[in-house]
Amino acid sequence: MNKFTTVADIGPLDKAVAEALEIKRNRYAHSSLGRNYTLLMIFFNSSLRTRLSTQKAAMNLGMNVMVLDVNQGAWKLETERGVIMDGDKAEHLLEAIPVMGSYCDIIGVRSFAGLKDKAEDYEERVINQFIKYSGRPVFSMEAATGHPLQSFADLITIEEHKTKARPKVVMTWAPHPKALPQAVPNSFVQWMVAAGYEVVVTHPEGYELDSAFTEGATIDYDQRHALAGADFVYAKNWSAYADPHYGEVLCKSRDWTVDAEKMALTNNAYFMHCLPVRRGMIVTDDVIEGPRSLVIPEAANREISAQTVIKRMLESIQDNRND
Ligand code: AN0
Ligand code: CP
Repeated sequence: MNKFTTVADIGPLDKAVAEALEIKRNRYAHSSLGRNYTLLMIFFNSSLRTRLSTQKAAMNLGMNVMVLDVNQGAWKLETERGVIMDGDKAEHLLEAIPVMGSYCDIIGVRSFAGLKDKAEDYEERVINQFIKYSGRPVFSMEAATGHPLQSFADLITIEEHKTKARPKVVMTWAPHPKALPQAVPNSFVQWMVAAGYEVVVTHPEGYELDSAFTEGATIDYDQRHALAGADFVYAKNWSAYADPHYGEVLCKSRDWTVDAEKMALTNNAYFMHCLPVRRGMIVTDDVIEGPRSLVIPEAANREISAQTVIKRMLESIQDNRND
């Protein structure tokens, strides 16, 4: 595997989940695979889970790990080509990327959507430049339009907890005070449809996602109707995708908050969220603390999804060297 930015990169999902569960049973089985290999994790944005779980995953494989927070201590990076660099940015991504590639074997990149220029975000300009110019396998740690390590962990979690072959998985929009990217919901829907589940997306009008990601899912503007019979409820906020409101917050109504009364409409559903979550906005305390909340096991599975992806990248590097 030379890149991991979307569900297509991982191949058949049943195989990927089986491999992940095998890793979970013995996460130190391949502790020599990464010996003398270095992972470089590059963060353009904040993180708790991705930072720790991915580092742990690489350490389980025996790798060395370096972490760079671009906005804390590195030179400010220009990302546009053809710019006269007379402002505050001291270095261009086009030099920085191959330099960073020269110090490591695999690169993870976190680079959120700017939510100002839809074309720039949806062309994935930042992570695609890493893929093109680093000379290294690159994986997304949440890029502009997707968060595949999160969705892979979500899939593992659902496979561990489902009690029927094809559960009903409902992703509901929920309110948040700030504009958030569409990356997590885009990926989640795409992965859940690819897994063959019954997928329903519910959100207020104006929050339609890019149809390239929601193909195969049912859209329902009535949250209560959507939640009826759900086996899994996945809450998430995102900002508007549709023009002319790209990146805007159109609704902050707490009528959309997931609470016990709404969970009572479901088939005793599990509650999921990628975290970090704002209590009282996205979900009430009793639901997130309740016995059907999966938020902690879901976060724990981030170590497993990352380890599966990094293991496959190490195996590809070693296969190529042995050719
Ligand atoms: C980010 C987002 O919604 O994309 C990261 C989630 C994993 N969330 C926030 O910025 C709060
Ligand atoms: N879920 C997730 O990616 O969390 P962080 O932003 O803390 O990494």
